[in-house]
Amino acid sequence: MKTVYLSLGSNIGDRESHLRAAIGKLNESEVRVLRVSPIYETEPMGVTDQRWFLNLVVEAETALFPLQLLARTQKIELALGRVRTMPQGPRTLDIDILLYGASSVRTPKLEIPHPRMTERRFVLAPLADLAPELRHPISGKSVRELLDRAPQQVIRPL
Ligand code: GSY
Repeated sequence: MKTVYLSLGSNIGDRESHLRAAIGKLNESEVRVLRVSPIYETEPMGVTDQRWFLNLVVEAETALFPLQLLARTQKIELALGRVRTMPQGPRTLDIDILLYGASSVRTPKLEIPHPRMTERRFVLAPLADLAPELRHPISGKSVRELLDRAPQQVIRPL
C-alpha cells in the first residue's frame, strides 16, 4: 500500500458537487480516501481570464501502481464530464497526482512529484493543512517550507 496525495480542482458548473462526486468515485476505484483538506476558492493560474477554481487535496492509500492510478483518475475526470478545451482552460474536474509515497516517477505520461506543485499555492495550502511536515521527495523541503516560498496567488478558504 502507498500513501498518495491528489489535488482536485473544478471551475465549471457546481464546483463543490464535482469535487465531492470525485471523492466518492475514488473510493470506488481502489483508492481509499483517508483525509480530505478544507476547500479553497482560488485565483486561476495560467489562463487568468476564467472563473475561480475550488481546490482541495486528498490523502489516500492504494495498491495501484502509478500508471494504473493515473488511468483511474483520468476515467473519473471523463465520467464527471471533463472535456479538454484549451490547455490550462476551464474544467469540470481535474485530478493531479502530487505524491506517491516517497517515490519519483518519470514517464512520458506521468511525472511524480507533480512538476508544478511547488509553484502552486492552490495545491500547497490544502496539502499543508493535511501534512505540513511531509517532505518533497526531490528537494527534501517540507510542504510548510514550500508554501512559505511559493509565488503569490490569492486563495481563500470556502
Ligand atoms: O491542474 C490544475 C488545473 N488548474 C488550476 C487549478 O486547479 N486551480 C487554479 N487556481 N488554477 C489552475 N490553473 C490550472 S491549469
